Amino acid sequence: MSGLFITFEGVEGSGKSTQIELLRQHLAERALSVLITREPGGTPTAEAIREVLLDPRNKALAPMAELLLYAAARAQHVEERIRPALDAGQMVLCDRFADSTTAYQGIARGLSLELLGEIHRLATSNLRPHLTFLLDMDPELGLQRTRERGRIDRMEQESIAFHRRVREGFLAIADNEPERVVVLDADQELEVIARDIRRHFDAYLERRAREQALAADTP
Ligand code: T5A
Repeated sequence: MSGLFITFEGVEGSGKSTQIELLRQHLAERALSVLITREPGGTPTAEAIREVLLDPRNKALAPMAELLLYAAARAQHVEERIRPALDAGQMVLCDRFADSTTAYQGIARGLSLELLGEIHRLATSNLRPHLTFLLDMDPELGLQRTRERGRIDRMEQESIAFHRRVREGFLAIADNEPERVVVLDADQELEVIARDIRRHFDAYLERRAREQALAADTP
């Protein structure tokens, strides 16, 4: 695998899709082509699973069924889109990935983190992002943004206490993996956040190039 896998995480409405599009524009200006994708989704089968997961009529979905559906969507997405792109040396920007499972199904729903890790290994052969941007904000503000769009999905209908646990979950992941996860204050102007993301992204690329040059020099 020689490509670059970058994920965007955060509570509902924290601006992930918006920032992915802004980074894509920045990369396009530098003639860098990227694959933009999202979870759950990214392939026809995984998008069909997404419909089930987000449909507010599926209120009775059991936590374990929910976890396995997210994992099934991810297994298909990784196999069909992400891994082939990375193997071809492409850059992949993904709206949510396994950290969302840890935060939502693990920390907020309370399913075993050990089990989640095992399922992740089975579903993806333990694929990990190189770099993750965590757009952190008060979930109440994020939910307010999504409500302004008019449609409320099954996950957005969860209590505010649930969404607070999700936020805490993401922050705990960032604390455990500061090398990979960059935490950004998502309650700022779009362009301020976008500039920060570009700065961290460029610094990461430089660090990676230095490491690769060093590895090439090492006999
Ligand atoms: N989930 C997902 C799990 O439980 N487990 C998993 O393993 C995975 C992968 C996915 C749901 O599934 C859950 C998490 C989710 O509940 P989704 O629709 O993809 O559902 O949900 P989100 O990823 O949260 O998508 P949203 O579109 O709701 O949020 P975004 O992408 O973070 O936000 P964005 O960019 O669409 O912006 C939302 C609104 O805010 C405005 C935008 O213009 C837009 O109107 N906005 C700003 N306004 C002011 N200031 C800023 N800085 C702004 N940035 C954006």
